[in-house]
Amino acid sequence: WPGSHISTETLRLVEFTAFVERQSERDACKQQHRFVHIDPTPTSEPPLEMVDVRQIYDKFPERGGGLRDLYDQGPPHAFFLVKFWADLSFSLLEEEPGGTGGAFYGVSSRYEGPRALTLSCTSKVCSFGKQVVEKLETAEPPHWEDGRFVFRMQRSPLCEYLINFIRKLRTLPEKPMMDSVLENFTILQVLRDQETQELLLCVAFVFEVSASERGAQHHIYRLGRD
Ligand code: G9O
Repeated sequence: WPGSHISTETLRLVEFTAFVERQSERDACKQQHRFVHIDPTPTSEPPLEMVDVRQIYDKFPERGGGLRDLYDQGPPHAFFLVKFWADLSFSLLEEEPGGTGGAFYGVSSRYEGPRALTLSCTSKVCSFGKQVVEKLETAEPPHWEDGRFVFRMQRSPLCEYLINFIRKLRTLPEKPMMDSVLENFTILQVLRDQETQELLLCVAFVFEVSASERGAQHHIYRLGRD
């Protein structure tokens, strides 16, 4: 795969979406709003720029399985950084104060690769560089499709911490205030072959809020160290 994707020779991230969904009372259909989204990208994109991993060490736990330890163990070409501009403006889904209002908050992701393996994903949600939530998930058994194995983690429920975080963030009156809260909020995802524990991908997420008329955006970087 060319160097414009979150990928190694063993695994590629194809699609990633964090969303909120709510049944509309009027027309019995589901309304979905995407906070962040990574699309299947065309292969014609330019190669990824590199960010020095040391610049973001302090945004994640460093030792005891944190980013510095993980990077030391490698392989270094499996490390990526995604800056998301999250879309938090979802007026079509009116929330009721004091509850999730029947809304479903979830994450769906899709990966592909040449090997049939059991894919596990650890997500660490961090505040001020300290882990506040850790979640371990296993992808559905892979399907062979068009010459490669496809791995899915569909509609995984967001934890209460993240739901409350998003709800509180939305109460702030201005984008600069939301962005200053988000400076200290990060997520680290590590994908491994469950049987061998080989690290296949490590993706660090950092956030800002999107200017409302632009929708969710993202930029992907490789992480490196000289
Ligand atoms: C500004 C906030 C946007 C929130 C985006 C959330 C991205 C979710 C990344 C996956 C986290 C999985 C961990 C988890 O669900 N814990 O429950």
